[in-house]
Amino acid sequence: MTQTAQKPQTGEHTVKRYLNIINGKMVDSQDHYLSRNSSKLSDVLGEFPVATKEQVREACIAAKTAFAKWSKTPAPIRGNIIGNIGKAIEREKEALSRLLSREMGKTLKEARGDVQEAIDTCHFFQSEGRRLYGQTVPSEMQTKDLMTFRRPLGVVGIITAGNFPVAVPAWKIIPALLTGNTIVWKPSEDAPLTSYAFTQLLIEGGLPDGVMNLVFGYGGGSTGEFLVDMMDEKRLNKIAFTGSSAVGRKIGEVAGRNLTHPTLELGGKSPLVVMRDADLDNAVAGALWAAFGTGGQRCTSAGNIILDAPIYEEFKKRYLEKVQQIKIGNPGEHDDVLYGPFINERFFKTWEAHYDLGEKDGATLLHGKKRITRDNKPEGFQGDPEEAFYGWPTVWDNVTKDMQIFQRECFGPTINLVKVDGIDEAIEVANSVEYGLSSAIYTNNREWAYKFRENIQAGMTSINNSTTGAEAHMPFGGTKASGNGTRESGIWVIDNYTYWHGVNDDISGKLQLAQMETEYA
Ligand code: UN1
Repeated sequence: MTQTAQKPQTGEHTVKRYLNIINGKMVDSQDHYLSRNSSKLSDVLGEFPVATKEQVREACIAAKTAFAKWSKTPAPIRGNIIGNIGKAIEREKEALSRLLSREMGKTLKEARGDVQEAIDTCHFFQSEGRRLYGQTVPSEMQTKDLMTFRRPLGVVGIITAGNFPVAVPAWKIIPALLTGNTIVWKPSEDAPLTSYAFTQLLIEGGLPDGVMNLVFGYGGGSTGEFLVDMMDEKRLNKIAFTGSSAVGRKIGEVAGRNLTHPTLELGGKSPLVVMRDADLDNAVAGALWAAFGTGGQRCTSAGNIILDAPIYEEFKKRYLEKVQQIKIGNPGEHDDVLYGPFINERFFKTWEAHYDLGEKDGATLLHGKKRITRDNKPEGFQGDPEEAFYGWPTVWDNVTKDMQIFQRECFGPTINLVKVDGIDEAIEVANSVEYGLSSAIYTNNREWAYKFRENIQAGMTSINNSTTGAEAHMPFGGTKASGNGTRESGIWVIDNYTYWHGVNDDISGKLQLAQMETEYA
């Protein structure tokens, strides 16, 4: 009972067992694991199979077979199906959000946002089915037509994380389907029931058997690894992954030797800069949300707050006041909490180790006391600390860029305050982490804002807003260790799930050669 997912214990076999979905059929596996309510670990949500390598292979074969027909289904018709999926998710929005909040522990408001992002993605791509444009291009010759067509890649393997169990998979699944690919999805072991419910809605939208396959897995990524192995068996044409930079690198290596181009959305340690002229109330609110919203368990959560020296003390004072008022608790029972529990014990332990790192680094602890317990809880805490892993909101002061806590990513409620002098140093310090996902600056000085957005090494930048909260039609992704330059969301993502096919159609009836002198020259 110490983690969200674990092997079933005797006496717990009465819980409902959910199955893999391969070629439209429910398929069980030998081994199983449990999913639990993150805010109440004794509440078991379901039992899930651990798909074997053979089952992952079967799923890839089914997807390959289904690709023949699905890729030839006209794109506007595929778009209609995406529209139906959007409607099905919309109808079930409340139930799915409640389930999501229960399984992974985010607040209901945020869970609704997670689901809404998937609905928005369906709305966006539905009409792309009618706009999957190619080009007609002039030829060097009169009697020749040049054209370009987008072609689907084939079978796409998808591996996702548990912190955004609906929105992030939708960012991959929806455009991949729209462009004519078929899918094998290995969802996070942290949110299998939410993933199962979401897959049911995808299928209900009208996907033929084998187009969308779901394989569950647990335990150090065995099933996920099997899926990656399928690239070496030439059964996958692409893999799309959201997770750690370490795993992303490994996937990138396998993809590279198979000459496929993966989508890799990886870690982050996003900077939030506050300049001396900023509206401090706005900056404090943004920095509070960026650090502690979702319990700091977003890949876009702020990692370092970089403060211009003249407002350092004043910001710190106001920030601390707000941190002391943060409401924490069971988000299923209380809708006024800012954040709930850790997704599971694994996330909690990583956060705890990060805390120890702060002590080792010699940073000053401004606020925080590790795990929330019955005898050690913040005022107004509204949860059962024996039934979940909750963390105190943690603020480290006097952090410098050479410290480990400045450099290392951490999912959890923790933030660092760093002092700099002026915009140039702010940018230099902000760029000194290996990651480059999101970033933010608070200033009313147009020159500083401009300098920041031109020089910050990040895939996303907010000016006078938080690091989190990207919209569903903007390109999402990072640079440096945060990814390989692929993007999710918006029109750009289509390039990641299609290749360009150039066609020349010569109607002259004779051999005509480009780059040679012709009678028209
Ligand atoms: C993630 O944390 O993996 O921009 C995705 C945001 C959300 C998506 C976050 N729209 O914070």
